[in-house]
Amino acid sequence: MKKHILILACFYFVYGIKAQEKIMVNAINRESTSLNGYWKYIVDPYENGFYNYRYEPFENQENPGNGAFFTNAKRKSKSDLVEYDFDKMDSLKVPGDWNSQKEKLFYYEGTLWYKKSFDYTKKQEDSRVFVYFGASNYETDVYLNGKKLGKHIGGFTPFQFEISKLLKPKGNYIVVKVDNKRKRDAVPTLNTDWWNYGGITREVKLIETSSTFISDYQLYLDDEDTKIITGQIELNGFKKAEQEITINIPELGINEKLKTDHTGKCTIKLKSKNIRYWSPESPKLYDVTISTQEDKISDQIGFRTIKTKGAEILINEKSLFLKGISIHEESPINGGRCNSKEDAKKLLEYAQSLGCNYVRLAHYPHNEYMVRLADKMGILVWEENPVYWTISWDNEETYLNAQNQISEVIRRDKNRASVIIWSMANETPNSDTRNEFLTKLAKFTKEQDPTRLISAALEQHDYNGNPNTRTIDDPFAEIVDVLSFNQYIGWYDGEIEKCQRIKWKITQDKPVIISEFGAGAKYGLHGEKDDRWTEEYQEFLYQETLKMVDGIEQLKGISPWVLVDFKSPRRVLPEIQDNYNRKGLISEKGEKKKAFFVLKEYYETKK
Ligand code: GCB
Repeated sequence: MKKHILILACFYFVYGIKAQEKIMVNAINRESTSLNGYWKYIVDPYENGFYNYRYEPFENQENPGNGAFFTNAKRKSKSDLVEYDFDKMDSLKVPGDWNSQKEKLFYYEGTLWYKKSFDYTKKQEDSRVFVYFGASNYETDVYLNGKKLGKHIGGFTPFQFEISKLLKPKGNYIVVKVDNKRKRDAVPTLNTDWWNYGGITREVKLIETSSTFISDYQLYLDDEDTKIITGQIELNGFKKAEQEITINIPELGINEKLKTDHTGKCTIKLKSKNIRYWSPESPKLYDVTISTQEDKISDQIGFRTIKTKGAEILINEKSLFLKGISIHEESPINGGRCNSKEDAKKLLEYAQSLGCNYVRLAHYPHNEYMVRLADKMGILVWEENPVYWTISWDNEETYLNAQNQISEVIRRDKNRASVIIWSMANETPNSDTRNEFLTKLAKFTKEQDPTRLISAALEQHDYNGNPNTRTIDDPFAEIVDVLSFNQYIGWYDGEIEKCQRIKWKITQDKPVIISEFGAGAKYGLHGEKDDRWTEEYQEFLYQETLKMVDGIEQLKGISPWVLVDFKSPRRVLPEIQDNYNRKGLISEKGEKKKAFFVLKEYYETKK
């Protein structure tokens, strides 16, 4: 136990992630000042602006001097030596990955510095100001006016730093070092099948709050008594216990006053007879306002229950089949990492036109617009931690990193009714260290959010040495609530005809989701159904796979791979792949392949 605390302390020290710097819940609905737009940048593959020539970080030195890029140094006299100048550099758009903005950065993986100058006048003398990043891939060091604010690790989750004391009305400059070098011990690790887009990929904004503000809350239906909305609220910067909090849900006639305890928290128990439950058919969201004397925050929240019973997935106690599709966070409008309401709308409308009531957001947390819109459209969501393939299972820092990433997405999305599953990992090879890692992560996730289901995209195996009978032989299957696995019979594994010979022997009494299956097809390429890369091959694979998986008794959902073709440096076959994984049902230009209609028809008839 002591060892664990020590390692945790080291992790926070090394990574600069301090407990008090958890993001404020529902930052998206706070009044804010955007820092989006054009930022100056310097490409720095040798990290020359970070280390001196003895490879010592400038930021550890009392006087970093003119070499440190975070000081945004300017020549003061003719003889002064300053070997960079942000203001004379080109600009990159924030939010946005650098790879798709500049041709010379298409393959770049390394350090790049951003700089933005701004003025800011606080609205109230005693208020507090935070700089909030939606996400930045992968390691991010942030400096304001030459001082370090902190460091964040992980490419897909939000983070914030308080800047109240450093902020000036005029002439602030924020410098951000972003490094997207892939690393063995990182999460994800060196090896993936998607583009490693670098940069500040989601919005940056300043959020001003009162000195005491509502930093956290979670509201959900009580499992035992669904006439009760329960949960907690927490204040940040509270000076005394017994602060009054009002919670208001006008449509339910709720207007309740609560008092915080000495830790700034309070527990909610609100009774209402006429709650309309959120469901895919009726995605009812309620306006919820939480206020204190100084602060007020509004949200739109749906209330539902989600649980499993034997092999059933029950939403509001009703059994449901998850008609899904997997999605990567790549823009169907301009390519590159996406982060706009328009991208989210297009992707989720594609899914809806396919007949989906569910999406798997692979393989990392997607931007918040996706889950917010899913809430409104009534689409259920699987969210995933980027624990992919061959993580360093025995490295404690890697574990803490994975834990931190899942905790950040839970904090962001725990009030979204659409989100029903937290996925721990994807296609990870079975071993003792991996089982220990994932079991610990699952336990942590349940503690953080006991209201949702846990899963992981596992792999399937021969049953008793018989390759035609498939099973899930994985100790982690005991831990998950929903048993999910990927399978590529007919693509990586044999020819499509093989599907007809396969039998399934799934022994766990749990709902089963096929989290992936698919085949590559180039839109517009036609041929025989056994001719790889043609639309006919993909179409035939979908027909045969759907028949095959219908033989799984516990099957409660599928999320084939994948909605849209996406960029991956692993996929180099000229004239077919050209840097794209072609397993999309839709091309990157929006063209629907034949298999799209096979799946659509299956969903139309599936109960
Ligand atoms: C998988 C992975 C996914 C890949 C896909 C493929 O099993 O989970 O990330 O992109 O296969 O196309 O090979």
